[in-house]
Amino acid sequence: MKTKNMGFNTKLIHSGEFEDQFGSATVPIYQTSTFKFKNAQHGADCFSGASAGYIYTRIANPTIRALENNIAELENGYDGIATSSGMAAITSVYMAQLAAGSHIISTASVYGPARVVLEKDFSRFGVEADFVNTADMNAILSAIKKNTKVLYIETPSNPTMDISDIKACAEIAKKHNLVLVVDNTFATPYLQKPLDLGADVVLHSVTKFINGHADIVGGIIITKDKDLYEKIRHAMVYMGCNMDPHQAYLVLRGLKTLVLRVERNQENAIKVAHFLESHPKIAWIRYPGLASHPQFELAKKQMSGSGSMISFGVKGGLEAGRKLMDSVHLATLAVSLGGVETLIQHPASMTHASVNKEEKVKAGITDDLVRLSVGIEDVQDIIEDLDQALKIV
Ligand code: LCS
Repeated sequence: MKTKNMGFNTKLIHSGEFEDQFGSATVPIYQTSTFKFKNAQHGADCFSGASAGYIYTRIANPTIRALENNIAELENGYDGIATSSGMAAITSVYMAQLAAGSHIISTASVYGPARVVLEKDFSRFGVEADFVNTADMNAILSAIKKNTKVLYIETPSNPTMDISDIKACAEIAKKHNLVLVVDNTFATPYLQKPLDLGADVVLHSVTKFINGHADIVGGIIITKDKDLYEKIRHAMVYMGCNMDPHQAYLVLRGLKTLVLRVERNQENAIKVAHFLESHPKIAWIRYPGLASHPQFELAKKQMSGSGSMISFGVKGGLEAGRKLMDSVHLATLAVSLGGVETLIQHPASMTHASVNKEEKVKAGITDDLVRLSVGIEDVQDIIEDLDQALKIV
């Protein structure tokens, strides 16, 4: 079905679907590693590109293509590249866009491993990286060098909830001939469309909101144009970062309810944020939907909702935060985010443990920061759980 001019919910349900010989109503799992050629010439034609048939699942697979086509439409992009994890999406983009002697500027409070892989691994191949507060345009401008090739932003950022101005970043990128990459994991394509704001590449850990059920790990990259798409797909295929058909099937299934889930996640998060903000034991809170957030106005302009990720500090610092995490019953003490269940974790010692201590503090990932991913349970239960835990602190 042609869904290009239809609404977002219709795209969620129908984009990427195709007719098969049995009239399947949903996209089946094509659990096959390889595909039969009709004859030797057909096989040669598939490899040369003269024929469009499937060859081998690392290169492409019908179930995976359905997911790629769907999310490409949601993001208003050229095409999608699904990967085995969000980190596989990130490293495929780095591999395609960076080379020995090139330089990347990234958000200081980016997801820990997205930073560490540049510092510890890509650096061995002569890639330079600088991590700055990308919410500050002057910080970006003063980090640009002759060899800068990529401006990489994560907005809202994990876990400090900093908001970078995608439109302003796109103007800088255009002027300095940089590829602008946006990690849109926290916002989802429902709340934020980076390609419409001028980004060249958008990526997600689909492990999070897009799948939404905490049962798979996966990633996806969407590009604005064909050239970038081909370069990044090459990197993904040759490094073997592909998604698996069964994984793609589960993501397609979770994706259908993205709007329903994100709406409820967010409705709950707003109430939880107000509860925490007014609680006497809370030292500070960062949530883009609160007027106290430093980029509240920008968040309102560039996102159509404030999402469901909250960072906060408990009075009494690290020890008080630990006590809170040990005292909750409903919220699960676990990393990851964006699911139907409420999760709580401690970035400094968990998701961002691999980042150098000094750099962590510079990026705002302080020891007292507790991160909450608000689920879709009954909000009074989430609040009561936090309230009883705060009483123990
Ligand atoms: N981008 C963002 C913004 C993330 O939060 C994560 C994972 C990734 C990329 C990487 O995706 P993955 O390979 O895990 O699918 N963030 C995690 C977190 O905050 N807790 O656990 C994983």
